[in-house]
Amino acid sequence: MIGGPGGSGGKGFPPGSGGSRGVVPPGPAQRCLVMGVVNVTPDSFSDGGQWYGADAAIAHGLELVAQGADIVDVGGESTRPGAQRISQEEELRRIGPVVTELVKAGLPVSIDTMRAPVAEFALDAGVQLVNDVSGGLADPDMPRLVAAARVSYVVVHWRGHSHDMYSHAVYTDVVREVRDELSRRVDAVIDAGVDPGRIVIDPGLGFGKRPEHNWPLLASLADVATLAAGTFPVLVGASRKRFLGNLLAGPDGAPRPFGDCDGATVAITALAAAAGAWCVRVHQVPLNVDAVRVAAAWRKAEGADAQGPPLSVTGRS
Ligand code: PMM
Repeated sequence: MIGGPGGSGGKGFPPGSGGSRGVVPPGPAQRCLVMGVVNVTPDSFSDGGQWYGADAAIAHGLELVAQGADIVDVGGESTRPGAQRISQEEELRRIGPVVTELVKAGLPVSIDTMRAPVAEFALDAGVQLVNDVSGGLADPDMPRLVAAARVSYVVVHWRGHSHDMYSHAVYTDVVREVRDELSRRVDAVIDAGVDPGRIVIDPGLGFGKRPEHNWPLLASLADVATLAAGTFPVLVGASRKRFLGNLLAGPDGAPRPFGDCDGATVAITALAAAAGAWCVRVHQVPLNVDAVRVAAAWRKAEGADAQGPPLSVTGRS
């Protein structure tokens, strides 16, 4: 399996560890978690504008959990290729009521942000996990904030902001380079005080990566998970990404529209979960929940790691 309780660095998230809040609803079996996406943005690549208003975003978050999501990931800043940054005030304006209401409703919520002040607002509201697509590079205050809050931290591989991300998409050996760079980020956030047991890593599919870079990373999740500081749980964010549209291009070469890529997303979910991924971040929840359940049965039949990926996202201790 990838990371989880057996890993030396990612020792997993035993349900209820730390006491207070944060245990994801128990499932029927140990399995890969499903994180449902709530993009409160007008311009995200995959669902931009659909859940832009606070009311629509809140209703969508509630719906995703009703459909089986283990956690909802709320983000206010689009990271699609070419996207320009928005101000911190605008990001807070977008995510504020959504995070507040979803936490109040008792949902397990994560905040998708690269800004420490935005994460701080969300942590004060009660989110259980900080999902930082820059792995702590965009805002150097982030790792210390997460360390102090004692919540889970998703450290994503990233080489720069979206406006020119493809200028960084140069690799000789993408798996080795991503692993080495993630290793340095993980060391840095541990140095800043983050508990290694609360770190989740993410290869950052599409972030400064072209299709030919994403596929080897997906095929090597176990290698990606094994860093100098230990083996960590892995989150995979492939849902509706452009490389899937490219793969499924029609005879004329036109990429498949993102909304018609959910079948490919489900296939990746099944494969990643069968390989031992800890969590998948997806826009469409029900079929991905089915896929992680299939993968759990598959792993069980294989006799893979009786414990499986951890079921919970830790709260504070
Ligand atoms: N991708 C997006 C946004 N947040 N977070 C993590 N951890 N991993 C990802 O791959 C990731 C992310 C961009 O996707 P979207 O704008 O289509 O939701």
